[in-house]
Amino acid sequence: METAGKVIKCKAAVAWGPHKPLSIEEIEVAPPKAHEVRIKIVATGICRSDDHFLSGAITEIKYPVILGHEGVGIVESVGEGVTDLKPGDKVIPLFVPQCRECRCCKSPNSNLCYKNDVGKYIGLMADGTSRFTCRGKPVYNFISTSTFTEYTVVDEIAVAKIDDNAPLDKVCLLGCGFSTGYGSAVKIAQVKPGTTCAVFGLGGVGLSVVIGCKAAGASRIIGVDLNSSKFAKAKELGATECVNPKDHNEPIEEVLAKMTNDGVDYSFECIGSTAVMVSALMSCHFGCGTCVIVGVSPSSAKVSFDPLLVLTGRTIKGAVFGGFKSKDEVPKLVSDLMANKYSVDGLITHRLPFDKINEGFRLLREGISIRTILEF
Ligand code: PAD
Ligand code: ZN
Repeated sequence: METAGKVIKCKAAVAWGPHKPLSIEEIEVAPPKAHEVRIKIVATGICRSDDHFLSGAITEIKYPVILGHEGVGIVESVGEGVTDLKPGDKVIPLFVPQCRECRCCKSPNSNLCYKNDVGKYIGLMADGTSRFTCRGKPVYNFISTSTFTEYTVVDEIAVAKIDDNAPLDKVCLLGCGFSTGYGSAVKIAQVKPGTTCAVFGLGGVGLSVVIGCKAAGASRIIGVDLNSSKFAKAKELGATECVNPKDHNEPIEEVLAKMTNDGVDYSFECIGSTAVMVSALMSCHFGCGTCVIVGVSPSSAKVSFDPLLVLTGRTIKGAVFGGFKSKDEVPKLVSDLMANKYSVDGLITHRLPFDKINEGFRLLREGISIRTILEF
């Protein structure tokens, strides 16, 4: 392409600090160095995890930064040594990379590649530098991806090539929300047919857990949310019942215990609230229940619970990105979507032009949207 090797000037939503709206700016995007890939982003979803940084709930991140991690795009150019990608390839950036060399990548039981930036928030390429500048200042990247920009640069271990015919206006959700929820059910909990599940939090992630539980053959899927306007959608996607804790005087774990003969087989926390994490643990059966933590909690949050809860036989576990090994498994998730093995249509409630990104965040904060897809 004629832009290869040159600095590209383009539009991006820059976060200059917490508690401020994103600012649409012209930025410069440097060409990819060795083992890096420059991508033209086509569509990107807005996830609650992006909002944790804007709202100041997670404080470790450095500014200015370009957020966004649920995107899809087309390779513009590749740096030296990149052998598995070429200009024109359709790709999904990966907020959990897969280097295939570290202990996690070599273990069948982990997907959290050592080269991930989740929780560290260093915000730089593998070589320790940034490819973005705005108004003469370097701009940090976000968990190996940065998709709130027309062009981004990622390390080759943080991008997966997908099918040439993939529907780009949908598959961006596979970059985070859908895969995280779906994998939490089918891969981390390994929900079995005929079982009972409770899903706390019916946003994009929780609803994807519902889709996963249904696909796995659960016979009861109980949605739990403080916002009853989420229930119709949850039922459409597979929830068999929904409960609003506000409608009950007893704690939600007691309500669920009564409904399910002493507790569910699997509970999922998809909110990021430490109080709900404990409720979710107490809601699963004392002898054979499994609780999966999916939500991301604010910086310095701590959970405390009676150890007897697990001593009696409960299991508590968690995972990022649904436990999927990203570079290997995202292309398969895309193929499965194209083969109609599942659908993400029900998760997409809004579409907006990229410039309306702050409106997209408002819809999420006010509980109106599930996923807004921004298109360039
Ligand atoms: P969302 O804000 O769209 O959904 C959260 C839902 O929880 C909303 O429907 C709320 O009404 C509901 N809710 C809030 N508080 C309570 C409560 N106390 N009891 C019951 N319901 C409540 O967010 P999302 O679905 O985009 O993300 C959910 C969480 O998952 C969030 O913490 C996000 O950061 C995390 C996440 N984790 C990963 C991962 O890899 N583990 C990936 C992506 C997102
Ligand atoms: Zn690795």
